[in-house]
Amino acid sequence: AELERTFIAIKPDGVQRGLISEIISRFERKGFKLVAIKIMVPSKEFAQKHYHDLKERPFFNGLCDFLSSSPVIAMVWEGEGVIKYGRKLIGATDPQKSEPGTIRGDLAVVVGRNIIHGSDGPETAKDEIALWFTPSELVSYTSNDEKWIYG
Ligand code: YYY
Ligand code: MG
Repeated sequence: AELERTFIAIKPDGVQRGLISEIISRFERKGFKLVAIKIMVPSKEFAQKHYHDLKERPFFNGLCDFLSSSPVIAMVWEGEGVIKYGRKLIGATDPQKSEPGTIRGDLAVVVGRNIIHGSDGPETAKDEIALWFTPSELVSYTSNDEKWIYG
């Protein structure tokens, strides 16, 4: 299996609503591998770094206040195609437009409370993993299931 990695975060609303295990299980059951995880309350400055691409948008300040308001679960998931397919599992940004069967489609209602973040491409995945984790927090291991997931 290719060593592609993506950054996934359960936002404060997902944590407060008790959706941690529900969200993790969707990535886990798919066959992706968890290689880093922690719980933390990001500072507002940290949230601004994470969302720096959106700093000109009208919702930027509220978004950063929200991300830093309560604990977040930060994770790195690994697997073939995990960046692109992770976004598919997550669903469209606006839960009103996310398909049923996706995380946001099944579990969220409005764009400002869409419960989960996922890197949108290889470059952002690399940058976001480096922002949220030190290299030593990333674990490399072989899962016994891999030969059954990948053949
Ligand atoms: O990557 P994704 O989370 O699906 O959407 P982005 O366009 O990167 O926006 C990040 C974040 O900003 C989104 O998850 C909710 C919030 N947001 C918002 O509150 N209002 C919008 N019109 C667009 C995005
Ligand atoms: Mg995004």
